[in-house]
Amino acid sequence: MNSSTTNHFIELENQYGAHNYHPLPVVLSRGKGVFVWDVDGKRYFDFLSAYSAVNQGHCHPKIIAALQHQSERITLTSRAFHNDQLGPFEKYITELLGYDRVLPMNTGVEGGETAIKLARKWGYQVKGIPANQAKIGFASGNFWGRTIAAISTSQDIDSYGDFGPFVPGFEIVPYNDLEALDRLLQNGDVAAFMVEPIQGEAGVIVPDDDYLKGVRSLCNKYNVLFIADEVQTGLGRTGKMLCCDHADIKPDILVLGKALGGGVFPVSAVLTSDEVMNVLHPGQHGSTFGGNPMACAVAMASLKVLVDENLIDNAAAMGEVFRENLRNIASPIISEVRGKGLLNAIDILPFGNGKTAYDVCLALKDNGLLAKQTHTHTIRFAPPLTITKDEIQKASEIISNTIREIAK
Ligand code: IF1
Repeated sequence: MNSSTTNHFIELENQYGAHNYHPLPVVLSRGKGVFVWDVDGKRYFDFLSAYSAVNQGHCHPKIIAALQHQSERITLTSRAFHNDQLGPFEKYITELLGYDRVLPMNTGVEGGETAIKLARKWGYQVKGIPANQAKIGFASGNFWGRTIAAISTSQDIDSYGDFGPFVPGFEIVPYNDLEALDRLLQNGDVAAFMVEPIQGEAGVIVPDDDYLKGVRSLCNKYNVLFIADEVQTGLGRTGKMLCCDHADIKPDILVLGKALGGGVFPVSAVLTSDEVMNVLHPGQHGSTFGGNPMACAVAMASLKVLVDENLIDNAAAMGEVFRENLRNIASPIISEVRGKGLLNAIDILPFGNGKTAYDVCLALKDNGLLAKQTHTHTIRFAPPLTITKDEIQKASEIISNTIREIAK
């Protein structure tokens, strides 16, 4: 039963806002570290982290300090002029991640769009694909945002339904299927293959251990750019700086977003080589806020927190503990536990007259833990990477008790 305060805020959204989401019935007003509080002062573990955009924990003091400090100097110049934050950020992130150049944008989907534009232009000017014939490959089950291009590659009717016509030149192959990818890349008009190293929205789908190495090898063989969408899996989420690091491979184009902004500011970035980035010339791409001094200051702080506080190794270690705890629940309604680092999920079998993962999330909320189902039967668990072992154990106990209680 919601409090009147909670209902007040929900009603405002119902009356004045677009109904493009179906949130859990909880109204949050404060966040700190792995915890958030609702308007009635109830505390919850945040096991969604805004879909991996809060890897550093809510309101991290060093990131807030960077935000406050920059907000009192200058926040937005546009790229019509230089500013004193962009160059230092570009140097830091390209050296940290081992790329020649970076193009800063704002949202993750803008990063994906930027990567596709770079790949198409490289395809025409370097690979020699005939004008307007470039193809980009994607894996079925992909999710990379909500723009017309992004939904043009979707197989989820909620994402693409009644939004046509769609962007041409996109080819879909099954995820985790190297033979299908090999067949696609034999087409000389393919400029790039864009793929998530672990598919997030599809339900934390972890490919075979040799998949990413196979993608790398096939892209080399057919002179195709390998674009890794690490908007959700990057920046420590899977227990490595980049999820691709688990396979010890380097994509040609890397797309980052979400936690690059430390949970306080939208920042995305596309990193690649001189050969690819230098197909772009002044006036051919950009955005009003891309590379703004506020975003650069926050992103520098966000990256430094990940490195200085060893959050990446913590994600690896706490992920092992968490998956072990999930497996030990041994409930008849949990059909699978999977994930890497602190990107994990469980599949829930239908139970108790048609109840689904959403019902489990409602019960988890009542017991003090916020998580979100993806599709009908999967619950994704993605806490901030700052989580301690004690917090993991307490959260695991909430999940275990809730599952046992609801499955009775
Ligand atoms: C929503 C999903 C997650 C992403 C990957 C690019 C983007 C996303 C791998 C685009 C964004 C967000 C979008 C948000 C909910 C969330 C989501 F459920 F929609 F699919 F995380 F899984 N690549 N994912 O996951 O980044 O433009 O949003 O900054 O649209 O509902 P963005």
